[in-house]
Amino acid sequence: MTKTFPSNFIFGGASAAYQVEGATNEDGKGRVLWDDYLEKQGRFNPNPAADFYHQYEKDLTLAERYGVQAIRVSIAWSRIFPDGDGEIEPRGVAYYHRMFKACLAHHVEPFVTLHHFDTPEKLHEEGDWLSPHMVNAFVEYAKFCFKEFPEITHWITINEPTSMAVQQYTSGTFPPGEHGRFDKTFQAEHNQNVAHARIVNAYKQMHLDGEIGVVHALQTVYPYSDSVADKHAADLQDALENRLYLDGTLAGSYSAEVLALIQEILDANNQPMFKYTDAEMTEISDAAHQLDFVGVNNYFSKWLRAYSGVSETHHNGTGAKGTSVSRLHGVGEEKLPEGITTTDWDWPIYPRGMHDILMRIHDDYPLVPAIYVTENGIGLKEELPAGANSSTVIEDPKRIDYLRLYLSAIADAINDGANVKGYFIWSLQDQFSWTNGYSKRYGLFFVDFATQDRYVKRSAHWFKEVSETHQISD
Ligand code: BGP
Repeated sequence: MTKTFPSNFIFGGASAAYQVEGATNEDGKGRVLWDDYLEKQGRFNPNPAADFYHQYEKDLTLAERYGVQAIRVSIAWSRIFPDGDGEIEPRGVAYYHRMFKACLAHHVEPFVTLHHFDTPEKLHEEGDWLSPHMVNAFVEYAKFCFKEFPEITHWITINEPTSMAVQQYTSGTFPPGEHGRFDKTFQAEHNQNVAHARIVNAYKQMHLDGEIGVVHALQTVYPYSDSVADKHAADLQDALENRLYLDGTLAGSYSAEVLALIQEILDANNQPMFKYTDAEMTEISDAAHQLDFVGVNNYFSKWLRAYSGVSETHHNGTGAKGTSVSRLHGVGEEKLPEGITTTDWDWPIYPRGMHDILMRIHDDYPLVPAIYVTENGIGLKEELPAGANSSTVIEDPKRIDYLRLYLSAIADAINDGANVKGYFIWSLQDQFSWTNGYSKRYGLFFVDFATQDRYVKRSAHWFKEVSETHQISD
């Protein structure tokens, strides 16, 4: 069956500064939370990544050629303010002007994220999102960017606040690597809601000619069975990962239900409730009423069942299928129902979850004017075929299958009334992955990280056709 997207629907590709730029020691860039953490871990290095700092022209040329109409890029905060605030580094500012100009010259519209997991090191050491100084410095940096880069008309405040907070303080896969600290997780979530709100409100006060939104990682959570206990576990997981953000950024207030679920998780773990003030809630409400769009990053869904044991997690960061574990005391255990396939990194492939999360925003958060799918794609183990040359096309049928299923689910959601205005594949080109290094490739374009040559994948040809026709056949 053929499904058609609206004629103004945008097909884009996504990236993040730390995952593509490389050049982390160049032109006065300040250190970020990952530098020390990755050095100590010794598994992989953020250099060269895709060397986008020097190679952006290559990637933008390919993007234009293969129907990619927009690109998600992030500004590395520490290229502009090496310490997070204070001195400005003009070479960093100049780089972003050059790169944005190249995007526009290639007719690839930049959607620019202000914070994509890369807190400057000094602010991280002060407590990252738990520190009020971090929130203030972030707002000042954002205002600087709004004035400095009038060529940008689509801004994103924070990428995936949930991934940041949960992985920093609950599952321990992001620096500082703490486990089971739900109190810190919720406080960091709330503080990010406040930072986001202040920036949206400042942007609107500046009367600039553009749009501003936020990007959430939204893994749809389902109960493992129909039992009351499993349904409740799903609600708890949803409160932990999704709902505090959805309520805060899209409704402008925390529902009594989400606060009760959070209190329950904290009580079970003997940890104190997060702090929030009336003044902050007013800022949060003002921002929700002025937000232009929400970005949805959805790759997979989760199934939860009741669990009362101690917290235990294992992150599959190598592609060793079947090794992931997530059992959280006071929340629940992730357990995959029979019949759902997964990637080598244990991410369940479930396009229905994409449809359901888009419809949830449409149904439960009526203030939201527009939705973009700002990340979706599949990580695969891919290799350059022997003897490859510049005309080699790398076959990636699994990616095409995955994209077709998820785009089909998005088309269904549009048909059911969700105002989805665009889709950004993760990722435009192969990139560095925070917890997987270089072995998990997502790109439309294969990057030989040693030579920085690019090779086109079959999925890029498929994507071009979809972008040009605005149609898919499933
Ligand atoms: C999202 C992040 C991206 C990217 C992607 C893939 O959560 O916003 O930065 O990393 O997930 O994740 P991974 O690299 O872990 O496979």
